[in-house]
Amino acid sequence: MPGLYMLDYGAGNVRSLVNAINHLGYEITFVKEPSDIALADKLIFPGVGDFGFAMRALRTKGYAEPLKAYIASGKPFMGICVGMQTLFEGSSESDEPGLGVIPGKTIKFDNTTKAVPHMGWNHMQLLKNQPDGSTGQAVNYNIDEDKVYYFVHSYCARYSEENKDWVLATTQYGDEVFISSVQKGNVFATQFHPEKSGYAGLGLLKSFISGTGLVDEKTVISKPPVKLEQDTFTRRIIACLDVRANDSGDLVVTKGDQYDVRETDGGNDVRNLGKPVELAKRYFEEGADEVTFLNITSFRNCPLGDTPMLEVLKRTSESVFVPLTIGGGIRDVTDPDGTVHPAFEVAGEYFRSGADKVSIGSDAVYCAENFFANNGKKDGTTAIETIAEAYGSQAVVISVDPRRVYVKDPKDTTHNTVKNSIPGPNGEQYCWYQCTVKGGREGRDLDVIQLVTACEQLGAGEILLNCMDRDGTNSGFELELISSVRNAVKIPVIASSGAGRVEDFVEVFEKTGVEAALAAGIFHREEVPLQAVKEFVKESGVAVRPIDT
Ligand code: 1PR
Repeated sequence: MPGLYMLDYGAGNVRSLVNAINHLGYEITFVKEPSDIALADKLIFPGVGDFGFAMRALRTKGYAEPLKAYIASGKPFMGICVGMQTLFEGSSESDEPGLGVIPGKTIKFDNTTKAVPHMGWNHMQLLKNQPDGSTGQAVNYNIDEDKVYYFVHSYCARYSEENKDWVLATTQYGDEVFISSVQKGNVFATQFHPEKSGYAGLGLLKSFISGTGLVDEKTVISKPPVKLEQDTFTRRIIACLDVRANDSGDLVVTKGDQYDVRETDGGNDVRNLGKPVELAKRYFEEGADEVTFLNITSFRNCPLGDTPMLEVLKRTSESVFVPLTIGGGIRDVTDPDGTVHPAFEVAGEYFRSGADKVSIGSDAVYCAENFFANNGKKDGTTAIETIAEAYGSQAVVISVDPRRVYVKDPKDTTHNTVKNSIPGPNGEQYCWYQCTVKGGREGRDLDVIQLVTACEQLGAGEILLNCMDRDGTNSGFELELISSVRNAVKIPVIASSGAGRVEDFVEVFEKTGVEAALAAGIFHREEVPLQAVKEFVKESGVAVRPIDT
């Protein structure tokens, strides 16, 4: 497809979009200066993060007016996520005006009854149709109401009398119905990420690139959206790959028992359960809704640019079209030559290599400790704040590595306690969950509720909640811990550690209300296939993404 251009203002992961387009057999050229926009025959404008940041970047780089002129010229345009939001007049997120192509402003989701960001896979209600057919592009660009697509955003645009002729599809999250796709003539845009929406998303991209990109409006019939009794949001099943260099220096996927990754057969080798890129691809094909890599080796003496996990991400994102998270080592780092890289620069390397989110472990504990030492004041310098500011909260996950500390009576500690179903060694019925750093090797005087609430205030977008006592035990999730965290924050929570049977997933969704559940060992050892988890969860009445091919 000659003349296919991408406008990138430097936010987040555009590598995945390029990879998706290449995977479909097309090449795309980056807009390098404002005058390039007029050269495009078809233009894709992706965006993540903050509305104000995106609009300021468009204006300061001189792209805003040429972009408006391009859209007005009638040539095909596709916006993605913030690339769709900028078409509106503005956003309650920022005072910066939008492009003003579509009437209305984006507003924040209400988080009183649901987690915000809206992060995960959801359905679409198509409002436009072409019953008598058309010689141009099909109005729905291959969007399929039976499939689900990947969303990650805190702000949304609402259907109204003023913009109704623009609305191609709406989606319901909780009791809020919002615009998930717009279309009119040469303009098409999605709030979700097609490049992260598996084969369903690839089909949509293909439709835009290979079709005319021009819908004959005279053939289009519209209807208003219908609010449903229950929303159509699905719970995510995530495959996690703990990656480290083994004793021969090769990168392997490993899995410990309560964080100990050495074989117990006397050899004491690092357990080797496969190669990271191959395993990630397998899980994508089997229906994983996300893939998380946790780098559990610190590659000392390695300059940031040579970190082996960057290559793992680059290769994975060539064939895995669901969100990728990377954790381990997200902090300020110093190269062997003394060059210092602040955490947001480290995160930026990973985003440019194909990661959608970074997960912060030890450094988040130190950020929270400083936050409390500062009497709950933010200073704008922490890894969480700087990464969230540059790439958006949705890109910042906090990986928590807590362990139980038993007490006879909640009064015996100042920490937040829960009544635990597994009594302590001396019959204690209560415990608090102590945060650890350095892969669980060092406990701190901070409990998990203190950590997650501080991180939420600092701007984190999601919690990945492990439990050292459950990790690798196949004994089920730590429900008391998970419920207490789910109730303490408004951002999405991923339950992790201990999955052993398909029933464990249903239990954690039903009893704690988490948005996602993660497992490692059972998938790596092929004890419980991902498909079996999905089928069982679905049969139990919890909505999950159907496996798409
Ligand atoms: O501190 O920011 O460098 O991050 C280090 C990251 O590496 C943290 O996210 C930490 O959880 C992880 N990590 C460090 N050491 C280990 C280890 O195992 N020795 N892995 C480790 C933690 C926990 C989960 C696991 C689930 C599910 N692994 O990743 O996948 O518990 O397992 P299961 O389903 O088999 O029970 P930083």
